[in-house]
Amino acid sequence: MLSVCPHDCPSCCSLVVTVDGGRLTSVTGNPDHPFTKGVICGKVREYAERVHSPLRVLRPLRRVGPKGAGQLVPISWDDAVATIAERWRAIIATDGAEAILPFSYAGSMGQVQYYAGHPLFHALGASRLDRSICVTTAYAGWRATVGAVTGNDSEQMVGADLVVLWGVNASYSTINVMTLVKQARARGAHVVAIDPYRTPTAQQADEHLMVRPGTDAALALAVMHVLVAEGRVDHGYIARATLGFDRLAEHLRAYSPEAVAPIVGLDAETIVRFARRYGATPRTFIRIGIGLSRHENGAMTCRTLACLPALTGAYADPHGGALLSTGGAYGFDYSVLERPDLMPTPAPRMINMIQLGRALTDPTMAPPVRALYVYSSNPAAVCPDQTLVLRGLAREDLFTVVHEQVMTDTAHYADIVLPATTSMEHLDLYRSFGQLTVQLARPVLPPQGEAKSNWETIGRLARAMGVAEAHYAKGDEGLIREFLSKGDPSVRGITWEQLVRDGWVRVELPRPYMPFADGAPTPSGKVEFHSAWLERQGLPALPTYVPLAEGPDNRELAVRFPLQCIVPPNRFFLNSSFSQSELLRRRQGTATAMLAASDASARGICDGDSVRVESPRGAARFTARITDATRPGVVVIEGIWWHRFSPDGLGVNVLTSDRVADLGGGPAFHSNLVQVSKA
Ligand SMILES: Nc1nc2c(c(=O)[nH]1)N[C@H]1C(S)=C(S)[C@@H](COP(=O)(O)OP(=O)(O)OC[C@H]3O[C@@H](n4cnc5c(=O)[nH]c(N)nc54)[C@H](O)[C@@H]3O)O[C@H]1N2
Ligand SMILES: Nc1nc2c(c(=O)[nH]1)N[C@H]1C(S)=C(S)[C@@H](COP(=O)(O)OP(=O)(O)OC[C@H]3O[C@@H](n4cnc5c(=O)[nH]c(N)nc54)[C@H](O)[C@@H]3O)O[C@H]1N2
Ligand SMILES: [Mo]
Repeated sequence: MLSVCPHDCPSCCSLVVTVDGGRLTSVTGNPDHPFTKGVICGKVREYAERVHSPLRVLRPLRRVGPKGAGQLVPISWDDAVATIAERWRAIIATDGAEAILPFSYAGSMGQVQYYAGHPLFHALGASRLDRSICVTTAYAGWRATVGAVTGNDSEQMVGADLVVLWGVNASYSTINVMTLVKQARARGAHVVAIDPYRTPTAQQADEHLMVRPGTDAALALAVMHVLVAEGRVDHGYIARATLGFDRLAEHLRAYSPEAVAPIVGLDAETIVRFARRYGATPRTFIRIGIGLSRHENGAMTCRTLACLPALTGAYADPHGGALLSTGGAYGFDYSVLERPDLMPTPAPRMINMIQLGRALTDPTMAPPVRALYVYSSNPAAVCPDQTLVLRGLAREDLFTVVHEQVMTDTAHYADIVLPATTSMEHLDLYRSFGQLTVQLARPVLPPQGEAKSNWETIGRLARAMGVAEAHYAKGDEGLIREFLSKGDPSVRGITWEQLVRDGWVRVELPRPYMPFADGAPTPSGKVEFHSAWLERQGLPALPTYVPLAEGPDNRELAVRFPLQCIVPPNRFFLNSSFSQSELLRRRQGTATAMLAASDASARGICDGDSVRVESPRGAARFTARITDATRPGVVVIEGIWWHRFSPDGLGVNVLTSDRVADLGGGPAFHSNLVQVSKA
């Protein structure tokens, strides 16, 4: 049977699954899907263990102990729904509906489950959640240059002469890109990885540029400096498809390789060699990760990288260009799912999800958040400034409901826990932010225990509250059919019947797909080297390197916290998902802090020591791993371990800040200064 991986990953793999005696027994990659090509990651190959996990939530539960202790007793669904409705009604009566905050993210990327809550919470008039934790900063920067979140189809990289993997650890985060990279390499492509540490992706590249965190815009500007100075630009493309070249060329003078070298931490010769390679041909494909945008200057970085292929005309090469995400490559009509028409006017306040801790603890919030409804997310583990988040979740006067598949850290703080189905147990429609197919997954297993999908659960709550009932009466299949029938021409032809028959359909876009071959959907219709829009947002109109506020240039902080610390994903967890798996925890080892030998010896730290990492927000313990995979001055802490599996019950996000990045409201997870000492 076919299924689809529901997790928040650009690959969105097509799966072949087997079920035996009511249990999922195996999960493999679909060899017939053009992007999956039979390859899936090590996490999802072990999916049976997740679906049948001993930590699976199988019945509704009510809290009987202190918040955070996870002492819960079973109750019936009817009791749970009645309790929630009663509490919400009382809160609406005393504090107004804005005192209710839904909190969700991409536990499931299925469109029905992801958007299941929007209509109910809009109809109640609850606070709105700004779902900013992942892509909004990167997307805002990308749009400033090229107007839309799309780029050349990654399958086209197979024919490239140069592949640049820029701030993307595809070996961990989207393994199918590595299949394409290997094919390109076998054809003779040179592969460059640009990352502050030597990831498994960088190990498989021909060259690794180990940049200092947060300096990619400077590197890209130095590359552009060389391209312009040496005349390695496509004047035809520049004239036809871009805006502001003359101003850019003037501006680039400040970014000579010699000036930029100490900023990025590379030799000037290395920068020049890379620039010449890039400028030698338009057959250059840059795959950019979301990871490099998780800095205070993240949008400007993405905006700057998007300029590179426009200088050499690579956007118009069938094997060149750049891709950050295919999220805006085609347009569905999301009002079908989100139902903004159900919202009261004026629209309720918006709360940025990365500042959940603040929202729950700030005494000036009016009204205060009195009820939290968490689904498809594990904020206790994934949100920045964990100390504040946990303080908020521990509030005795906060009524928290958590709808979950497994007993997460967040669920331990819930007043009511509701059991959720997995993707193997419910219907959903999937799109991807890395490839161009739309897929349907029908249940292959019955709901485990008393689990219900987001769609069903929220439908029940809507009926109990007497709002948005007509929306939920459409049913999940009805909603998918309606959603498919609306949208732009590239998706309008996709039918339910086709998806049921084949499992997936490629959206109707030309091959090769080169959306910026002759311009871009910006205000000027061109790829904008100069952006008047950015200037109106208070940012430089031209691509600019802006040093990190929490970086080595901040002398005052750097005295106490002399090391930069990045916190990227690990191999065997997906954000904090899969941290529940004993098998995958064992494969992952322990939560480690990777340190260069000189940084370790200066602090008397040996490999395997327990170390205390402290940032201006707080401190947590990790196991030291001494390695030349990171440079002196840069500490790497991979992965999000549930804090219950971390020493002292504190996870990596104790270190990170809830500061918003330059645009789009997203987080700066990687902009941390820290000190490390022996624990
Ligand atoms: N195994 C695994 N896979 C995942 C996830 C996971 O947690 N685990 N998460 C999923 C999700 S939600 C997402 S959004 C995607 C994200 O996947 P990607 O887009 O690949 O982004 P990240 O993995 O966050 O970061 C990619 C790389 O950026 C690097 N980086 C950090 N700072 C900088 C910098 O300043 N410059 C440069 N050049 N690089 C920098 C990190 O070291 C990391 O190696 O992956 C998805 N896939
Ligand atoms: N330190 C650090 N922190 C990070 C990041 C980082 O790189 N470093 N990355 C950030 C990024 S990119 C992201 S996207 C966020 C992700 O943050 P989250 O979206 O919270 O991601 P997960 O940790 O995967 O948690 C998803 C939860 O949803 C549950 N779930 C899955 N499917 C369903 C469903 O159908 N219904 C319900 N009710 N529940 C379901 C899962 O069991 C899981 O516990 O984390 C961010 N946090
Ligand atoms: Mo993400």
